Amino acid sequence: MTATAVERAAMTHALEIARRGPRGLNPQVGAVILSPAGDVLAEGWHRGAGTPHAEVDALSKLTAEQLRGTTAVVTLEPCNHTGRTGPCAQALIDAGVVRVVYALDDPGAVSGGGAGRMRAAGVDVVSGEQAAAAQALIHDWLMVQRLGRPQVTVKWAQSLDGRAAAADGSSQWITGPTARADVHQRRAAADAIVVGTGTVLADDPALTARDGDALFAHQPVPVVIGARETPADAAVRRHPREPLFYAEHDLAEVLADLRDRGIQRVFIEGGPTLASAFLAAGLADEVLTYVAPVLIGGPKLALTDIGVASIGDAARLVVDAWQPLGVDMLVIARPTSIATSTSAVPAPADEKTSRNEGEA
Ligand code: AOF
Ligand code: ZN
Repeated sequence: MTATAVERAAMTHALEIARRGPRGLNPQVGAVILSPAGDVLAEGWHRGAGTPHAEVDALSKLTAEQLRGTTAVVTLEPCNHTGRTGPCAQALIDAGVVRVVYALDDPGAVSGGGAGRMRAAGVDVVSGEQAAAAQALIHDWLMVQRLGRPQVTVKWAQSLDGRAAAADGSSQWITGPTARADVHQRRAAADAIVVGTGTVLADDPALTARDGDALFAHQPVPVVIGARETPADAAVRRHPREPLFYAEHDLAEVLADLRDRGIQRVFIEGGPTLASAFLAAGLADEVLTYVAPVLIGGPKLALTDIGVASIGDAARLVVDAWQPLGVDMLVIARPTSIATSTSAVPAPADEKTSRNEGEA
C-alpha cells in the first residue's frame, strides 16, 4: 500500500514544519492530521527533548470527535516507548486514528517498533513516504544514534609543505579570503566548534561564524579543551554562545558530554596537537585540509604525532572532493572506515574579503 496524493502533500508539509523544531537531543519531527475526506485538520511538531512529540502536539489540537477515523502523516515512525513522554503509537491508537503514513523508521531499539504496535491494533500503516527527504532532514541526528557520539570534522589550513605556522608561531593568514569564507560557512553548519587551549593562548580566536562582517544566524557553541586557564579577556568569552571548557583530555568523554547536550556535529579547529589527538584516537569522521600555495618550512607542522611509526601504519584516506577555492585547494577526505561523507556544506562559498580568526 502506498500513500495517496493528498497524503504525499501532507508529508511535504510535515517535513516543512518539522524544521521549526530545534536540532538537539531529539530528532526534528512533523505531523499532520487528515480528515477521512482528506482535509488538513491539525499539524504539530516537536519542540525538543522533554516536550510533546509531534503526533501528540497535533492530536492535542483536536477533540475526540474530530479525531475519529482520521489519518496521521508523520515524518518519523511514531515511537513505541515511554521516555520523557509517552508512546505516540499508543496515543494514535487511543485517539481512533485509522491510518498512519510515515517516512522513516525510528532506529531506536526501544523507541522503534511503533508501526508493529499500530498494525496489531488494526491501524493501516504505510512507511517510506518521502523517506529520503526525512533522512536528509535528520541526517545528523541519525548519525549520532549510529556512532553513539557527535560527528567530528577535523579541519586545518596548511602551506604546500604541510606547515600550519611559521617558526615564531604566526599563522595569519596562510589561506586566502575564499578559503576562509568557506570555513565560516562550515562553522555555521556545526553545533560546536572546538579548539585546544594552546590555540586560545596563541591566536585568541573569536570562534564565531561570520558572513563578511556579520554573524551567521546560527552560531556553534565554542568549546575549549585543555588544562591551561583561558584568560578572562579572551575573545572566546565574548562569543554570543556561552563557551564550554573541558580540562580533561579524554576526548571520548568530551564527545559523550557534548552528545548529552544535544550536539550532533562538531568542528575541530586546532591546533595541531588537538587535531592530532582526535585523529590518533580514531575520532575523526571527516578531514578538511585547506592547502595554500605558500612555502613556510621549519618546525610548525600541521599535525604532530598521530601514532604512525612506519609507512604501513599511515592513515590512508578516501577523498570525497578536491575543491579549488581562489588560489587555495580544499581537500575533503575521510578515513576508509567511515562509509559515507558527513559533509554538511558541499557548495563552495562566494568570495569574501573579511578577516577572521581561529584559522590560518
Ligand atoms: C515520535 N515523535 O516527535 C519524536 C520522536 O524521551 P522522549 O520521550 O522525548 O523520546 C525521544 C525519542 O523518541 C527519540 O530518541 C526518538 O527515537 C523519538 N522521537 N518520536 O514519535 C516525535 N521527536
Ligand atoms: Zn513519540
